[in-house]
Amino acid sequence: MTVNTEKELQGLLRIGRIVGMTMKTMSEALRPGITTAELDEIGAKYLKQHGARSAPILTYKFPGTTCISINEEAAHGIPGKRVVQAGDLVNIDVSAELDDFWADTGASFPVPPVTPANQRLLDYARSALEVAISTARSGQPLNAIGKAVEKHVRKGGYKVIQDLPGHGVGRKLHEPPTVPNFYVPTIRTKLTEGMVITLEPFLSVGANRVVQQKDGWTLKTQDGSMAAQFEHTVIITKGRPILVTAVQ
Ligand code: M1C
Ligand code: CO
Ligand code: CO
Repeated sequence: MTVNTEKELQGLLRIGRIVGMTMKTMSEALRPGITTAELDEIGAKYLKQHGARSAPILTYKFPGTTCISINEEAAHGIPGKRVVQAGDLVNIDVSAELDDFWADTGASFPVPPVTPANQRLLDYARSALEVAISTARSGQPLNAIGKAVEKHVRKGGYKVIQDLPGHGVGRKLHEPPTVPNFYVPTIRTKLTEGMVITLEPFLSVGANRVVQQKDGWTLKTQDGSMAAQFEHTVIITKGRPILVTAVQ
């Protein structure tokens, strides 16, 4: 969507704060021994308390309120009986709807002890999102985002997972435009003021592709290497975008 009115801005910021706080609440409960279903339940409870509804359930009948993906699982992991282990890299992705406004956020968290290799991947994934944020402003071509992110990720020796792009969001979970995290020269779209998109570069240590598992959802890196992602819903402005899902 494109935000045109104060009412739209307030509606979006409201659900953005709720998904951001859901993510924070879940991350604070992350520890060895907790199952991904228990973690998901904490998120479900927070969303419900604030009147919000799970976007994955509403949109895709996803078998969980949030997506929880561990280690070589890049995205769309189904919460279940899996027990979080010391040393795991856990990605939590929360998206939800309130009053017809939709927001989407994600982050990868280390469960201590964190290896230097995992810490460096996390640092690069976080800085890749920052590169996307600082590139995304009105007047810029949309493909400038992918160009800048890809350059940064390559410098670190990592891969952009090409089949996991950002997207428009706001009135649905997934709206046009697609926001690739690598350079696509044929894209002619320009970023305009008020445009609502997600920035969510996925990095991997090895493969630039993911493979869907037999459960019909979980996306693992093709070579089984570690993946990490950080995601915000943002509103494009003349300067730094408004981070709809950021909470302090
Ligand atoms: C797969 C491209 C990447 N919130 C999730 C997402 C994932 N995007 O959009 O950030 C979608 C969750 C749907 C089950
Ligand atoms: Co997401
Ligand atoms: Co998304």
